[in-house]
Amino acid sequence: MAESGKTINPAAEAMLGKAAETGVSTAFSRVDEMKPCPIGAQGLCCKNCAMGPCRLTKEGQVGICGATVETVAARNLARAIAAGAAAHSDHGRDLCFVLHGAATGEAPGYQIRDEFKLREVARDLVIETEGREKEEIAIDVAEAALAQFGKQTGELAYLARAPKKRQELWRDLGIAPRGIDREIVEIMHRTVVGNDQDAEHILDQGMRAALGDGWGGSMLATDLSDILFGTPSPLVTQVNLGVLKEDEVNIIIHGHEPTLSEMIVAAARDPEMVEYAKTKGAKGITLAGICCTSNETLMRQGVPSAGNFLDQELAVLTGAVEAMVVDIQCIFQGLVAVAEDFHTHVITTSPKAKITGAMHMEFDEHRAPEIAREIVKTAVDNYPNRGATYIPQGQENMVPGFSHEYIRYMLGGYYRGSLRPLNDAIASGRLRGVAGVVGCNNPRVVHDQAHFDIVKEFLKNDVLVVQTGCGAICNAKYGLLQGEALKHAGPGLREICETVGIPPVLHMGSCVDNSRILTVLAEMATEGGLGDDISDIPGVGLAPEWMSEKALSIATYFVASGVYTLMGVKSPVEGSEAVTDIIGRGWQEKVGGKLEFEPDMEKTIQKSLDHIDKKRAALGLPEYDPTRFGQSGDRRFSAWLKARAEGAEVSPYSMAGVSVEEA
Ligand code: XCC
Repeated sequence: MAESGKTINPAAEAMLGKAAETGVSTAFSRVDEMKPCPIGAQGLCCKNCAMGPCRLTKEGQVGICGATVETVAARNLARAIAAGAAAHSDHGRDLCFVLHGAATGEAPGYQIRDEFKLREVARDLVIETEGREKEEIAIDVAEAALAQFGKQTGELAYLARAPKKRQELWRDLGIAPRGIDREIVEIMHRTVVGNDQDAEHILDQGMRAALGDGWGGSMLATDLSDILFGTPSPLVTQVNLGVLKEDEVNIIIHGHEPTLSEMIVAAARDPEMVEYAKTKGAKGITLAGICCTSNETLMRQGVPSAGNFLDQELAVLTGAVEAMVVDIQCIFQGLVAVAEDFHTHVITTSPKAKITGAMHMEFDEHRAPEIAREIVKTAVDNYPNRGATYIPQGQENMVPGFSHEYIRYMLGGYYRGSLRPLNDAIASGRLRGVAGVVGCNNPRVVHDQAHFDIVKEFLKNDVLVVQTGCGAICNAKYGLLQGEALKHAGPGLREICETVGIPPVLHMGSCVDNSRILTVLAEMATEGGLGDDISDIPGVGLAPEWMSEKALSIATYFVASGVYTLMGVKSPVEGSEAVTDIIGRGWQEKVGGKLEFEPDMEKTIQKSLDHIDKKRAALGLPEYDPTRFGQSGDRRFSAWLKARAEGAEVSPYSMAGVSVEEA
């Protein structure tokens, strides 16, 4: 770790040095000045009415209305889940409008890029496809998708994608979401003063709203993005602050929705615009992403990534960014203050998110290409105003774009796409299990460290890792999202990755794309060989550096889908033993998954591996044995090539005992 002790990213460290030198404040420095409120941190501040805020400090104490510690903690957690589910789902809703506009021609510039996926989604939303034009189908899909938000009764259509057993469990428990919006609104209602006051009951509704996010709003966001912009497949691109260019106009796209960013990509690549940039003295235009906008554009367009959540202010600090174009979510208000010291324009674009002091160029899908061009031109016009720059060296290659469709294809081919080889690899013990490591950065812990250390340890232990969000961008920076990362993999994992031709860490997209992980888990459970429900699979979910309410919604829908989920940093319900027990032991009994907050990395790793081994044992699978596999694959062949090059007369078959270190 670098000097400051705040990040493991050398590029970020260099920028922190510059921030200290110039006295610019960033989240990294503000976190030292801002002690967390000790009552809020425990989940025990109740400000749901004007009799308070009631600051509960210990078990047994009650608020003015009589609310107990557990009620207050449960209400606070449920509201956070509602906020997270609302954010993801509202993002999904916007994509419905764009798809509708693309199909009717009212949103010029957008098209239906993946007709195959459109037809698949239509089937799941029970829409007739036979003999119909793709535009006709898309209009119906967009309308049916929108109706999922406002549905009042019954259940969400995509729940049918879950294993049968899981669907029945949700119905039995009364937590199958009826409509995406309804469940969120109901949390707000239930947590109003004097309403639902049974902690367990409040948190059941938390699961219901979160399921509406994972199997509803987020899943629709993923599907409709794929239909509009293409279903991702692997490609090579670069990551880290070093992707910014000294002699080009640099535009950063930051936030979440692909709707605007895809248009900006097109505008920035337009030869006319590149020529225009040259008239301003630049050699060209470089686009780079941050946060989930980055995930969306790197996996579909190969747009390089400047970094994750905590890199955003540091990017502006390079002095080399002409415009930071943002839409929704995870955008620091502090960006405007950092930009004041430079020529950078912070440009807000969403009617839902303005920042005081930023330039606002409102996005409207009805004139998207035109607005995107105006934005890019504004950035280009700003290039001559650039002062001194400092771009830290260093970027890494990464291979993003493992949609669940691509994973099925790569394992089974075009005609026999299947997850069977994955299940078989787990059953045989070549893979010990699977882990989804997702979520944010949080300046309360060392930037990127937990993501990196935990994932490296999983690889060593033959656990195949999938990543989304800022966690994916994190490990891309340290080279784990490319073939070269196999040097960190245990022998069995390495064998599988070499056979299939994949890196040991698969990038599955943005945070709404955690729904892709749900789809993979559901398919693994129905494929056979690993039980018949998601909770049977030897796998875990982690968000070791989480900070957003969205992460709480994600964690909750993973748990409600049967996944043991460990979050780092700290517990937002620390102050209530009862609530800690409800979301841990209680949910474990109810839905087969549990939510645990574990700030200690070593313990997180151990708990994850123990859980995977326990699930293996429950399925009657052979105990994980790291010495059993790894004698096939390229390693032995490479050792033979090396020996032969050194003049030894050996047969490749005699190299069977070559150890990992030797090869
Ligand atoms: Fe935001 Fe999605 Fe978290 Fe990153 S990981 S800090 S939520 S951008 Ni979703």
